[in-house]
Amino acid sequence: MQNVIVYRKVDQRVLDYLRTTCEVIYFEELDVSTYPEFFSHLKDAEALLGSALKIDEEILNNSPKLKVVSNISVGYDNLDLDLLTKRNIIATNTPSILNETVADAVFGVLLSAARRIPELDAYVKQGNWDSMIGEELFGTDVHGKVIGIVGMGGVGKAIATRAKFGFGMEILYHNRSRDEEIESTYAAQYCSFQDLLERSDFVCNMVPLSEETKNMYGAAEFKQMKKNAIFVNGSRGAVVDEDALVEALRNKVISGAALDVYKQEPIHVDHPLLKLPNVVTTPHIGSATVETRFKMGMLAADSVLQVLRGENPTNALNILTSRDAITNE
Ligand code: 8YV
Repeated sequence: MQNVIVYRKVDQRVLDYLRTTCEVIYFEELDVSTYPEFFSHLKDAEALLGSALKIDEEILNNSPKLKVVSNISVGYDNLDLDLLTKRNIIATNTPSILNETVADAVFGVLLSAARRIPELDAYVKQGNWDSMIGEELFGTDVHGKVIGIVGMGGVGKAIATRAKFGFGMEILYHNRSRDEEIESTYAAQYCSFQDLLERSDFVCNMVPLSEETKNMYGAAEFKQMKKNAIFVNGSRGAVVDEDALVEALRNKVISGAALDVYKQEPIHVDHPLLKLPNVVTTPHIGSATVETRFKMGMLAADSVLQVLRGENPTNALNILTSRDAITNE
């Protein structure tokens, strides 16, 4: 039986599915205590299935039989595609099936920040609601406002659907290229990054992390935003200079932030971002629903099985030069 290492919490049904044809070594948590054991199993592994773990040279040097790294996420900033390709290892991800779920979560934090829901929830539960609330606790409207979506991929479009058809918002977008279909579907306007920052009430970031996008939101970018702007991040934390974001929020350069992702995850409880009242946070829950995580796990497992059968997987991120390369023979 071919050997697969799974290294994140996955639905039992995903493990059962893999176990019908593979030997599965499962690490529900991968941390300092389990890492040595994980490492010791690499020598037999033909597939790695998980997410977030940086697949570096050290891992690859210890994995002589490896044919596929199947990422249970759409983002793949933890993978060095050039390195994997050089080693004849296929990389795959789980695009599309999480679009609607991530968009729900992004809209959830956006609404929470605009209407101050977590703060007001605490206000009620702490027994502070003794008369009609005053203006100091009022939020800001979402409907009819301008949302700027940076990164109009599958999730960006699902956010645009909610914004346009659910909330009657005006949509600006910035992407690597213009797309007329986006413009006609959402009556969206293509903008330069700077223009979008200047004109949006909600700046919603969905760009993947890469060398080009690292720290793309810094002091200058926050300064360009409106004073009443709320910054929303649903892709990767490292696209933001978090020190600059803290400063911008402290000094009321922008009005608030709604964050699902952070440079360092889990974010440390003492991080200054967590001390600010105008920040709403969630612990990277974009795709974290029972239904979607199950689908992602199954899709990632299918990619593993496809490669182990010598087929080209549907969601390959890199192309090897020949079938021999794919089967590693
Ligand atoms: C995952 C994500 O939950 O798909 C992505 O890129 O950010 C989320 O869907 C994330 O990879 C957590 O492991």
